[in-house]
Amino acid sequence: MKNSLTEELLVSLSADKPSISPKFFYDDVGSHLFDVITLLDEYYPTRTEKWIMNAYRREIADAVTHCDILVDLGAGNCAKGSQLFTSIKPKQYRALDISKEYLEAAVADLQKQFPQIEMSAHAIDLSLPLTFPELQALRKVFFYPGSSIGNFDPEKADQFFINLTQECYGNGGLLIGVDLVKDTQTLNLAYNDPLGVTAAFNLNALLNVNRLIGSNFKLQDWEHYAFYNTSQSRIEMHLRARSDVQVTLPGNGSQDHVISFSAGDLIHTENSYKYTQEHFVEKLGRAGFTKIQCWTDPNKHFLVCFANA
Ligand code: AVJ
Repeated sequence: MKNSLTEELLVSLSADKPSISPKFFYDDVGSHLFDVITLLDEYYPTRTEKWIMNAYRREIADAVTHCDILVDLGAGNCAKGSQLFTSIKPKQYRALDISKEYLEAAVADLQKQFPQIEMSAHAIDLSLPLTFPELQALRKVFFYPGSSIGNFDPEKADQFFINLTQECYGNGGLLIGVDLVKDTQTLNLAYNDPLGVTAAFNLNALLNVNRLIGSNFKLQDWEHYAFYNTSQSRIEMHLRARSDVQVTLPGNGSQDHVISFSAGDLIHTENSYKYTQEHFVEKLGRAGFTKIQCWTDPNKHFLVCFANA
């Protein structure tokens, strides 16, 4: 495991545009820091999506019609998925996420509260094609909240949607949340909170990488840098070198790798794409979804859609 991660990070950090994948945000500390981010006044997406899901729970349940299995594609602590149990009444709940351990505890707890729903937890890498042939005969609702789709580059998002339309086998749909384009100030504040929690979340990726591969990033050498790239319609998060710095990635039995950065150099850690409702609905339609129904909040900050396939 360590070897392949070292290889992956050596390639991404040595590239012309150095980067660390956003998956490295989510060690135990990073997962808890993200939970804190969702409580910040400046970070509106989580609470706005929750408002929409509550305000339109009846309309969403009517759009779904009925659900044999709810497939939670980024389940995390299953808090969002479980909010759907009383409205769409799934017979089964399949929770998917990167770390199975974190999931299993949450699902075990939920199973006690909802014994009538057959539950299971599975590790999944969403960067790989999904396949659920065993679910073909069931009416499936794929759930992908939180604007996690924003982490995908637009072309990868298209592939993800096409894959899901195929896995619906004409009997299911996708319930998805996405952050909408809005004024730059609101967007920048959501990723540059004055308390510095997002900065800690970003910097913590370096500590996680050090732990995973034995590198020697020092937090004091780097600073959080996030901005809204208007032309690309995305928030970009980076770590910026405060001065000239060298980082060592241990070789596996071979020579250690030393990577040099100059003051001001950037390591890209995340894109968070923002869509207009028109563009997002058109994107879902182009992937093969039909009968796309959407709901938003009074400020049109966030969008929830149910798309049939
Ligand atoms: C969990 C990927 C949707 O992009 O807004 C929050 C992660 N990054 N603050 C997002 C995040 C910085 C979040 N997603």
